[in-house]
Amino acid sequence: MNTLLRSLLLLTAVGTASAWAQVKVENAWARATVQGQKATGAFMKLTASQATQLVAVSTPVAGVSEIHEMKMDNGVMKMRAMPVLPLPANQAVELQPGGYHLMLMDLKAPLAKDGSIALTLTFKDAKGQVSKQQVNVPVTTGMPQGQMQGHMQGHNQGQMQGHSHGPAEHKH
Ligand SMILES: [Cu+2]
Repeated sequence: MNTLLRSLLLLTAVGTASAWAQVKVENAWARATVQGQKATGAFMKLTASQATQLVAVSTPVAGVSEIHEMKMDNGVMKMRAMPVLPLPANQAVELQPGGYHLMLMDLKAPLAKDGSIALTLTFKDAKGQVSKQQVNVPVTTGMPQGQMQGHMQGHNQGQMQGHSHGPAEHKH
């Protein structure tokens, strides 16, 4: 069997498998890091065709990957890990600086600008059916449109090196 035919068959198989629990991933990007920086954020827009939940994320480039939420609490920006991120049917959920994000920690090497990383998203639908989706995420220094630059300066400037997940919430 030639390689082209094989990849076509593979594509068909993947398409079929994901048809029942499809989540559209758009505008994905991860923030580039500098030498010595141990954590960064990945962002994207997720739209599920039927109600589902993002339950896990993983990537070979990070030792630990978590779903995080950042929000104002008494005037202080706080970040916390979320066990699941609900994705209502046909409703876009934005993961962006200053809000939900995927936190990649214990990075094995710096994420170079203009590179890309492979992320595996694990979803669980209303029936408890689990599916995984692979996304290739470009690495950039900021949101592609240049919006909201500087919002996650902690991620950007390596201030998150001590990123801890104890009871004391880290703030930006
Ligand atoms: Cu975070």
